Amino acid sequence: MAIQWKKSVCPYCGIGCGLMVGIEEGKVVNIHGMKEHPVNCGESCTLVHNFAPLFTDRDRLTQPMIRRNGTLLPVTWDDAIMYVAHEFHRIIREYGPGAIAFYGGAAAFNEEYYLINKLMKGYIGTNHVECTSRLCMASTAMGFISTFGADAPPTCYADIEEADLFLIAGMNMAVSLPVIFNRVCAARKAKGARTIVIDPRKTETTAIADVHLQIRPGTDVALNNALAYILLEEGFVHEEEVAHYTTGLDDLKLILKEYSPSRVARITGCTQEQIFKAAHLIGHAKAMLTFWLQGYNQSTQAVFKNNTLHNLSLLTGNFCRPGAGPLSIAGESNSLGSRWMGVQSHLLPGMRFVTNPVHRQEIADFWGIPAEKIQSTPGRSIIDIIKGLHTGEVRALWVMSSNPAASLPYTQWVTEGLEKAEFLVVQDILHPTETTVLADVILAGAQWSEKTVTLVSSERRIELAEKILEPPGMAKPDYEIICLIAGAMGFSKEFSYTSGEEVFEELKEITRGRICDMNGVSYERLRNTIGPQLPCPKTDHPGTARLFSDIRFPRPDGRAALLARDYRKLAETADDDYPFILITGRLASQFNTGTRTRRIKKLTDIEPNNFVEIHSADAQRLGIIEGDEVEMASRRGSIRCIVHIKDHVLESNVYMNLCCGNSPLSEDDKQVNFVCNTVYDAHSKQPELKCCAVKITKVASI
Ligand SMILES: Nc1nc2c(c(=O)[nH]1)N[C@H]1C(S)=C(S)[C@@H](COP(=O)(O)OP(=O)(O)OC[C@H]3O[C@@H](n4cnc5c(=O)[nH]c(N)nc54)[C@H](O)[C@@H]3O)O[C@H]1N2
Ligand SMILES: Nc1nc2c(c(=O)[nH]1)N[C@H]1C(S)=C(S)[C@@H](COP(=O)(O)OP(=O)(O)OC[C@H]3O[C@@H](n4cnc5c(=O)[nH]c(N)nc54)[C@H](O)[C@@H]3O)O[C@H]1N2
Ligand code: SF4
Ligand SMILES: [Mo]
Repeated sequence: MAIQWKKSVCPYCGIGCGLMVGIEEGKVVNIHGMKEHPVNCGESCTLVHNFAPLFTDRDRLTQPMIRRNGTLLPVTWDDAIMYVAHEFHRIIREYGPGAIAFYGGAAAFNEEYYLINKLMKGYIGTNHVECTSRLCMASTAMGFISTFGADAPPTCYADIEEADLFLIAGMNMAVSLPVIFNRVCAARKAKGARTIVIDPRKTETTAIADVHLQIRPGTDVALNNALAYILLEEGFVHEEEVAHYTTGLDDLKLILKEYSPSRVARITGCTQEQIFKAAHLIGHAKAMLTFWLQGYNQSTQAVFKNNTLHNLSLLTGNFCRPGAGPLSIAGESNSLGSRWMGVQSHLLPGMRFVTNPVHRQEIADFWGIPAEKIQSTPGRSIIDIIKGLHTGEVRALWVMSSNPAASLPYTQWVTEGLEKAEFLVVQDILHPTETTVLADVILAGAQWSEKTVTLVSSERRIELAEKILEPPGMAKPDYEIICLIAGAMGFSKEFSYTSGEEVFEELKEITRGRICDMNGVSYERLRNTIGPQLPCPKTDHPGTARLFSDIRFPRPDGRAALLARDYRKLAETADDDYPFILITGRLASQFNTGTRTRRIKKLTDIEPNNFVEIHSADAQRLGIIEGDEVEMASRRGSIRCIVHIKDHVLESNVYMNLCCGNSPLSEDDKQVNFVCNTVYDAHSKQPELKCCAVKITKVASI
């Protein structure tokens, strides 16, 4: 039988590569990039090439499970749903709706997240609704909102071919976003575009840098301010013009006095020459495109890092024209969609806020509920939900498409919190994971290609991921599971959807007239063509490649804000007890906590053990050689791992990835979050997952 090819979109990273999925005799036999797709033109990456075994993995969940006398046992859907509804009702009765919380992953889809918000914020009446975009893109979102008024990435990937300078900060795109990296490399070759990379490590991405600013971790705000200082000082800024479309130039100039290149060279550890070289590249660029990701977002200064980076674009007129501006690429496939569906505790669907009475009224009218039903204060962030489980203020948690027992910082504290929960529901596609083993109820979800759903990729492009094969056993699409729970809780009329398409037709109405407008889109349109970029308000609308081309921003005065932001040190700095700064990041061969990729032998063979990278001078001081086993301890806990000696990190920095997990998948191999810190940025509530202080002790030689 010949292979049948079906069009889809990638479920892993936030680029949104168009894919072709090959089916033979009811089995996925091949997945590769779609040639005709404008995002990736046929390219794709290792993760996708090795996806197919996940459809038949022996750990796929095929039916729900309930914990009885300590053991998780398979049950029918009726039993599982009735149990969940009964426990949610009991907890609401005994403690009120604020005792229930939801936590999802940003890889879940628009339809699923629209329904979760409707059920939790609308019908149950709790705003404790969060997802992993809190760990991933919350700071980008707050950076956009504070600088130009809306969480709306303004540029698109086609800008890569138009730019003559790439500023890549706190992002290792060669590993994490390889298809975009290849486009950047091709643009450098074709046009001689230049590249500045800001990263405390030498990485696969710094290999293409004209200037690599190898700063000390956490010093970005100081660096960005010094770059702005030089640009202003040397006349690269047309101040009158800039004042037309921004506010705050005078305040910014005042604060920049404190950020002379000589002082900032001392703070960052870079030379003044390097800082001047970078500033001159920016000053002379005709079109500068900026990229940033977790080296910015996962820090206590995250929003300030975003603001000061946008300052550089605004000061140099690198905004709102082809090739110029901030190109925000998200980590997870539907990160932007999840934000636009409002799956954070301060948001409502369609780029609305729970604190805004007009927004609450609009959503309440749409859902047919009294406006008072929607809480007017933001719910807890995920870190505060876990705190709530410890104090008993939160009693029940429903986890969907996420593995918080591995991905949240301070694992032992998180696990303890999840164990304290009176009722923990985990909805995943696999069991065991670090989180499913703690559940009172496990709900068996259908995964990508086993259900028809939509996502919004980082350039605001909406795409359809169609059902191509049946889910295993009795597993169900997440949207169906949500509707069953809502129905059992007494809301069957309001959640009587029979397909994802019906949910989509409802949710798109809520985006009308907004930047995320999807009203020109239908499943039919997405099935037959490449998805358009939003806003796409009408069926004959081609989509919107770039936002704010008229240089009017969605702020009250139409101007973007230049923001004066001071540098502060990392929450934990090195001291005599904990003399190293640990940096965390990613592996090309694994995805996030690795629940999916660690089950694929071809991928784990590439990097089988968890390891820590140490500078050779530090290794020598500690008497450590390549391959030794060490203990890495922070103020919170410790893990054991194998040493790789590599001068990619600065002295007194070490590096570890987050992808190699702990039990039950690899028992001796604890993951990095056992040592990481829960402290978060005050503005985005995104934790400082990237850096904390540790000490290293040798355990055994090879
Ligand atoms: N193969 C693969 N691809 C992925 C993922 C995966 O797990 N595997 N995950 C996806 C997801 S969810 C995300 S969010 C993205 C993440 O993509 P990235 O953000 O590109 O990846 P990270 O390795 O987490 O961090 C990026 C860099 O930040 C640097 N950094 C650390 N501290 C600082 C600092 O203070 N300042 C600066 N300037 N840099 C710093 C680190 O050294 C690191 O090189 O990748 C996505 N793509
Ligand atoms: N120290 C440190 N910690 C970090 C980071 C870091 O850089 N350093 N990065 C952070 C970032 S950026 C992110 S995004 C998070 C990621 O954190 P998580 O979202 O917790 O990580 P994943 O491993 O992607 O987990 C996704 C889960 O969803 C399940 N799943 C997949 N598809 C479906 C589906 O269709 N339905 C259902 N119900 N389940 C499904 C998978 O089996 C898996 O268990 O980690 C964060 N944690
Ligand atoms: S680069 Fe990202 S979107 Fe493209 S195939 Fe790989 S994981 Fe998927
Ligand atoms: Mo992420």
